[in-house]
Amino acid sequence: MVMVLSPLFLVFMLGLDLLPLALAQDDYRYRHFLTQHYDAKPKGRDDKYCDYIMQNRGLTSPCKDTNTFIHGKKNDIKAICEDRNGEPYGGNLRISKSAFQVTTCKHRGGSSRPPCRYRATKAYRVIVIGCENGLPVHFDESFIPPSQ
Ligand code: U3P
Repeated sequence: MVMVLSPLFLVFMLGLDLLPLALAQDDYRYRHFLTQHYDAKPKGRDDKYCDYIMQNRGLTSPCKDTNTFIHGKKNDIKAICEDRNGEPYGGNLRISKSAFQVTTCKHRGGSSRPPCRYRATKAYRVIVIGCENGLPVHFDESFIPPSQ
């Protein structure tokens, strides 16, 4: 049987092929966000914690200057990308409705080559993130929660 493959049909098939790739890409950026910025059950939240987790999450070659870890439930962070726990903030960012326990690790200075030494700051903050396709992909900043 001779199949006549119209160009439209070929484009459709190519689209189907690329779809899983595009979906995997979304997931990849979200997983990267979690690696960089999520720690469900932190131990200590002190300078030693920062020294350890910054290296453990691959943020020390070179030493990243500032990095925030969000604690608590993953679903509450994901929900910032929806109305459930977030609202638009500026151009294309979103601010959380609820506050989170966060630990910000700040490089103490000097050489940016390992070993990297950090100063930890614990806080309870609303957070500003970037979302892509309904998933968090970028941590922007955090604020003291507005008083109710
Ligand atoms: N950053 C934090 N917490 C802050 C401020 C900045 O983690 O409070 P990225 O890899 O570009 O997403 O702004 C520069 C970098 O510092 C950003 O990292 C941001 O996540 C991080």
